[in-house]
Amino acid sequence: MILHEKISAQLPEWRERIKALAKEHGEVKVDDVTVGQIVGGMRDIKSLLTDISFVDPAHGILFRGMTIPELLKKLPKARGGKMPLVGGLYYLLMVGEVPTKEQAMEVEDDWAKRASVPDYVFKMIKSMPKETHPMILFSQAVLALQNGSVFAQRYHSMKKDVYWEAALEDSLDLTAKLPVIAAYIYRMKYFGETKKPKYNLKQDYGMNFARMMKVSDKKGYADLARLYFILHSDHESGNVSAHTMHLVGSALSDPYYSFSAALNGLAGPLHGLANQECLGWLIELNSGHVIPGYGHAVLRVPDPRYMAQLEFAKKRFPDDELVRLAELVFDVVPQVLKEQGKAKDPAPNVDAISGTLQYYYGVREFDFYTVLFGVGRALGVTANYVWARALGQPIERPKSMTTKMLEDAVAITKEVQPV
Ligand code: NMX
Ligand code: MLT
Repeated sequence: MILHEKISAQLPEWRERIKALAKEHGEVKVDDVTVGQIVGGMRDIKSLLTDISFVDPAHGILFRGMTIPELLKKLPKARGGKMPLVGGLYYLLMVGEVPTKEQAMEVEDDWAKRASVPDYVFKMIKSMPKETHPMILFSQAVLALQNGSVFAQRYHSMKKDVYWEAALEDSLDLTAKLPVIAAYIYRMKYFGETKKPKYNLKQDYGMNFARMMKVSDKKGYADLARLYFILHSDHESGNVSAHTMHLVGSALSDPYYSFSAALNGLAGPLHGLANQECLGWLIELNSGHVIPGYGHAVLRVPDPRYMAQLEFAKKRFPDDELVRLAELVFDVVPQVLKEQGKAKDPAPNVDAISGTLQYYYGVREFDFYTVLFGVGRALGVTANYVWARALGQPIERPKSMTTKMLEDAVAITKEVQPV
């Protein structure tokens, strides 16, 4: 498989670089940790290693060093669409190079061969109570697929330096099946349909998803699906879903266990669920607790993923009432948050607009939106999982302190530097 060959060719050099850093420069300090950071959710402590993506507070996400506009321009486009092939993005995340159309299609073709989902998974989803949240169904389905984990099957017989190969197998199998499962949950939960969706070998990831969702404007929605999955794929390693995937994976739990856990974090209202909350808020214009879709732990500018989706909407349906309302809110909310004086980032994040676009295409079941985020996020976190195993990253185990220890540390500093 092309991803396997490409990663394999790069690995010796990457391993050397990491080894040299740890061996020759292990004592070099890159950050200090303050009491405020320990008390305040470890915000901004530099302690994770990834080369897949980086969030620049002033410019937003860089996927393998590329901005969103660059990426949308350079990645090969889907046939009959204006947006890139999702397979091309996965290639970029995994390999770090912009693929040719043929290379992107190799990933797409590989996904198509792996997309079939065992019957028992559908049966399990169907047997759950009607009111079950779609994120629970989605996370359970991912766990149920663990039965087929190549990583788990090979674990006792494979050597450490080939863990990544099994991780890649699982990542490809998992990401191939997610659109089928997500579309099944959608059609079953909201339309009572229980026929299994079929992945068409001749269509790309985005078009397959649009067709299986049975959205009426299939072509337009396929482009939105491509854009959506690409934009939501990764946001460096410290956000809750990516960090959960990394942490659980560091115990050598396979990608199914790890991604199911990641989805459970994504389902929190301060993380991915904000996209469900945000459209509800926008429609009712009812200010509740936090204003969903606004603020960010790292960014200090409007999220470029927000801007890319707004641009998509303005090009295709500029007169849509909700798009105009979302824009109006963009004019008003940052000012409100600034006046309130608490939020460090008063600008919109990715969730402030994503539901609005889904709504336009008729996907109006808000509680389904985080499932869509989950399909996209799988691409980034599995790429990270593969590389974490390839580079032999160890089990993660930061050190805790007690409140008394922090108070003692503060007292010692005060003695040294009297105020
Ligand atoms: N509305 C009201 N208050 C806010 C908002 C907001 N949108 N954003 C931050 N604040 C408050 C925050 O609750 C905190 O208050 P307190 O001191 O009383 O606890 C204060 O401002 C300082 O928070 P920050 O340091 O600016 O933000 P933090 O890094 O802690 O949290 C978020 C980041 C994203 C959790 C926060 O901005 C938020 O709750 N936003 C709304 C939910 C949301 O849109 N989440 C999705 C993020 C993107 N994603 O997909 O994951
Ligand atoms: C994400 O995409 O995970 C969110 O923007 C949250 C984050 O990066 O902190």
